[in-house]
Amino acid sequence: MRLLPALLPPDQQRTLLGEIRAVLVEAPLYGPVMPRSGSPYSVRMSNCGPLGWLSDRDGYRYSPVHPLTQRPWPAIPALVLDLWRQATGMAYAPEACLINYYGPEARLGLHRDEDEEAKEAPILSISLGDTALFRLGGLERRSPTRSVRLGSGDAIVLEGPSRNWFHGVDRILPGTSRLLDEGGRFNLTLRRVTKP
Ligand code: MD3
Ligand code: FE
Repeated sequence: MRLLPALLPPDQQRTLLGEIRAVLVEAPLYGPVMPRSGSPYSVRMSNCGPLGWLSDRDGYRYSPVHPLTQRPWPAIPALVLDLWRQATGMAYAPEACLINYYGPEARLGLHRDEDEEAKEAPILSISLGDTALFRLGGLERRSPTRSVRLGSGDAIVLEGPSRNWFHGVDRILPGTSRLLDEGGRFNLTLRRVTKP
């Protein structure tokens, strides 16, 4: 795991936020539900890139289209692809950019990212807006965990064994950033899905 604090200076955060807002006009945030139970997530989601991560009653999967509009996801902004190259050093591009939006009450339970074929490819996460109290564990659910603060413009690269560690978001610290007029936090999670 490599934490890249303040990878994005404030002007780049504003530029990136504008790119995300443009993506969300074409591919609106929606409220996903959990497999089987159909319970809603507190996080709202959308995607850009050739593949988008979805959760619905039938399970978790990657889809080339938005679940409500049925249109292809918008392209990943060039700035985001530059950040992937800069932060991961990988010659191949990510295929999925999951956009998570957390309001002040949103959380994400402890889980592992295991819906990708490319289990050796790194994952890059970029945070914008209010600080998140992020929880990072180990290879097993019972492994010890630590708390990490992810602020606006911070990035984290999950590579090697850390790619498969348990993680989640305990809570958002409201009022810690003025980047979003509406408050809350956007997180971009960039993943390679198919084997490169
Ligand atoms: C550690 N998102 O979408 S990003 C997810 O802040 C997800 O929205 C969180 O977990 C968020 O699946 C965390 C940081 C992150 C992403 C993937 C990881 C941390 C990770 C994979 C392995 C270990
Ligand atoms: Fe995750």
